[in-house]
Amino acid sequence: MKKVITYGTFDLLHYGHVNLLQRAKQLGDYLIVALSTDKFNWEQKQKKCYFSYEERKRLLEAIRYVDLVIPEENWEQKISDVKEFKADVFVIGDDWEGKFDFLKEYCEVVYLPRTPEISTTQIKTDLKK
Ligand code: C2G
Repeated sequence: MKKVITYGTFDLLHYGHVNLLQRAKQLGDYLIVALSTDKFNWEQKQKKCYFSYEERKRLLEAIRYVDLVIPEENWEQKISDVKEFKADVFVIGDDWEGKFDFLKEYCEVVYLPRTPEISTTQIKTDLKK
């Protein structure tokens, strides 16, 4: 079984996220999503989520492409995650191009094109209009 792992906040889940998850799943047979916790988001990513970790986890678990959701609590856990879950592929949007090449020692690293014109930030901005 070829296992794929990806990471993200996935707040205000939208079709850009789903496009990523769909393509990520196509790279293997089992997709693990490491979901940024509220604490990690706030302290390390300066992101204040609309939905809590539990709510974002519930939404991701409802997506047919997602097989397992685990917490992302820090920037440093990727190598141990890849080892622990025996991930064959790490995948993430190309806004992170090159940032995780250190994982190439442990698994395949794939950067996928982001879906243009949609983002959680854009949704929040548009809703204020
Ligand atoms: N994404 C995308 N297209 C968009 C928006 C997001 O392909 N229009 C992708 C991102 O590239 C990422 C995933 O969807 O792969 C989740 O996006 P975010 O929740 O914004 O994730 P991010 O905050 O970049 O967290 O340790 C890595 C970080 O946790 C990544």
